[in-house]
Amino acid sequence: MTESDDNQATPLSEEKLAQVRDHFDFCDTDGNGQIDFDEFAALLKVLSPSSTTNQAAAGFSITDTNSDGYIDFDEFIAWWQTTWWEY
Ligand SMILES: [Ca+2]
Ligand SMILES: [Ca+2]
Repeated sequence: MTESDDNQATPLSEEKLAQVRDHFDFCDTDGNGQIDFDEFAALLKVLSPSSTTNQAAAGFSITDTNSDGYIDFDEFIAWWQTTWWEY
């Protein structure tokens, strides 16, 4: 395993990034720049109406990689790229 320092940038086009930003803003209903659990659960309900609170809690803890209780935009992008289509 070698570290590749030149590969840290998010591999998203600006168009895609704007799309994710739209979803982030949509999800961040109180507009404070972070997604709390209630906001995340609400988004999940939109993406997947059959999702459960347990699934939301599991998804939230996975997405909140620094465990501060909020999903910031960087964490949201990572989640969006890797997980959203699984719901
Ligand atoms: Ca918020
Ligand atoms: Ca966080």
